Amino acid sequence: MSTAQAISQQGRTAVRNSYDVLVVGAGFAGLYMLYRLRALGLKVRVFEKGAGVGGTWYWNRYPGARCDVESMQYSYSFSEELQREWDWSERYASQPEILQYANHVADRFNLRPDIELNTHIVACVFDEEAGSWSVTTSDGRIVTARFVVLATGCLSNARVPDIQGLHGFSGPVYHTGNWPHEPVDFKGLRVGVIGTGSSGIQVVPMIAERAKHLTVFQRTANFSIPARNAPLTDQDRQPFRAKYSEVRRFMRELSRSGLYGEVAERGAFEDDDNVRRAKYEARWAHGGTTFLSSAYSDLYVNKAANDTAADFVRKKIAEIVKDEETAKLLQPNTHPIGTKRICVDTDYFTTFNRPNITLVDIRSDPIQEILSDGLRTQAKSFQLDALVLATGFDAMTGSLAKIEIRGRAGLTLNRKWAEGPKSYLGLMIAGFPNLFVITGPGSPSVLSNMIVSIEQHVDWIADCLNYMRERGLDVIDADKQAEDKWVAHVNELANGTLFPQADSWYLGANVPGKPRIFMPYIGGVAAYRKICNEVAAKGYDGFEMTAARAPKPVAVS
Ligand code: N01
Repeated sequence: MSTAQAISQQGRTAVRNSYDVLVVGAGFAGLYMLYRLRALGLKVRVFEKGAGVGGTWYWNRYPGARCDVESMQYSYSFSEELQREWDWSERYASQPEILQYANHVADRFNLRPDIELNTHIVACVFDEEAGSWSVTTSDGRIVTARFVVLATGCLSNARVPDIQGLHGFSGPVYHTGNWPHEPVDFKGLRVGVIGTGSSGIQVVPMIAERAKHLTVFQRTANFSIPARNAPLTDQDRQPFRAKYSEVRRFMRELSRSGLYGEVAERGAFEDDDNVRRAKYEARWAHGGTTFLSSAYSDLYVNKAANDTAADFVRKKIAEIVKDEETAKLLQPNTHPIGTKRICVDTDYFTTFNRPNITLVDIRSDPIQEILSDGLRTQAKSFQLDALVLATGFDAMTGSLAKIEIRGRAGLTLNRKWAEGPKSYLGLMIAGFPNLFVITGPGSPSVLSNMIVSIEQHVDWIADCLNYMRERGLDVIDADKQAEDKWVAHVNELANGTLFPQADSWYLGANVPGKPRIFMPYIGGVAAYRKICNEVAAKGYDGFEMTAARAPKPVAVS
């Protein structure tokens, strides 16, 4: 049955289930949302497309997948017991360990009974009379809910590029964002990897160790910092745990990125060349994203300052990679450092010193077509047995666009966002009442430690629903003027930085035809949290809350 048929039948079909809140997605956002709403005594249902919980970490199971935020910080803070009892085994947790953690959380807080797996949402239609949502599931059911929370993730819609001949390739084709559950062994194979973002940079060293030959097709060289991953011992964990309340407070209330550490207060040229180089050296030796985020205050706004960090990394690449031509190709020069998400790697650049790897510059020699047994660029053909697409995601809006979301007067979200996403605080969209988005466009989201931003949104939404319940209010909508003002503010901040200079997925530049708008809020998590708290303290300033016109639908089962 098509979505439209399912919806038109709604008048005739008894609504079998009605919820206070329906949550879409059982990743880190959906799990914590369920936990908070259930504690409020609300009737909640979570629908998850995957066969398991964990979201991003359920799908991105390619070899080498690992978080670039340190594990002691990439973890929930809402439960003191949870943060005391879970022992991360490495400085940066691997995908299997993060997935294990998500499953542990689901079990520990008995969340599974309210989660339906293997079910995705195809449509959400707002009923203005009832002040509630009719939601159609992939198996044709219709459920109603007063509120819908979209916890669909920002990097959950894997993008397969439209390359001629791809479907005719005779070997296996894998996408890093939708990796098979069974082990994939590249032993003895000639493998091609297309894409050199965070996923490509993580997967390349792993495949090179197994493959007979690996060919990496690079369109844009990327900046990457060594992770310096290492096992974590009790001696590492305990002192950190002892100051957890201070750490968490810093991450939420003082940092821009949701990371614990220094806040850069000096500009790059306030230090002389030697001091600056020494600072970069120390950060390079320490490893991780703080190389950039805490070095100097002006790296994202002053191109000359940014160049000092970019030049440092380019020199490091030249020192590591032995073949001069390959080193030159691997040195990024199309964008300021950090304006595409900076990568964190283990042995990425050294991997190009192996005898079984070739780097192909597809910027100067673009891919023409995929052949049944390989790939052809303008100048050359390559024989391949397997192909890995590390080609990224339709980020931030892609998963929402796949759902037919109809708000007031039948307006679809895709129509409303045709020229780019518009929201108030990244939390709600004017004309789409009772619909919340977690870490959506217009919020710090992907520019931050995602768990910090997820917890902040979930807490804000839960508090908002509680506020409404206490006052007998059923419907909340963002005010159009407040939304316009917020969108202008988000754009103004982004335009004051170097970010718009890169063709990045932050701007939707990786998806042909997607409007070029800088999607996340760049003002930082601390400033953003303050704004959200002030809005709530002023009785949800910029939102309109009312009672529903008709009584809530009653469940028949
Ligand atoms: O995707 P990407 P990703 N022909 O979009 C290339 C998070 N993440 O999956 O730059 C040829 O960054 C594309 O080239 P170009 C993290 O936030 C985190 O790697 O468009 N090439 C690019 O090289 C990250 O930023 C972690 O010129 C094509 C690559 O494919 C985000 O996810 C790990 C192409 C895509 O890079 C996305 O990362 C992994 C085409 N038609 C991911 N289309 C960690 O925590 C695309 N490309 C460590």
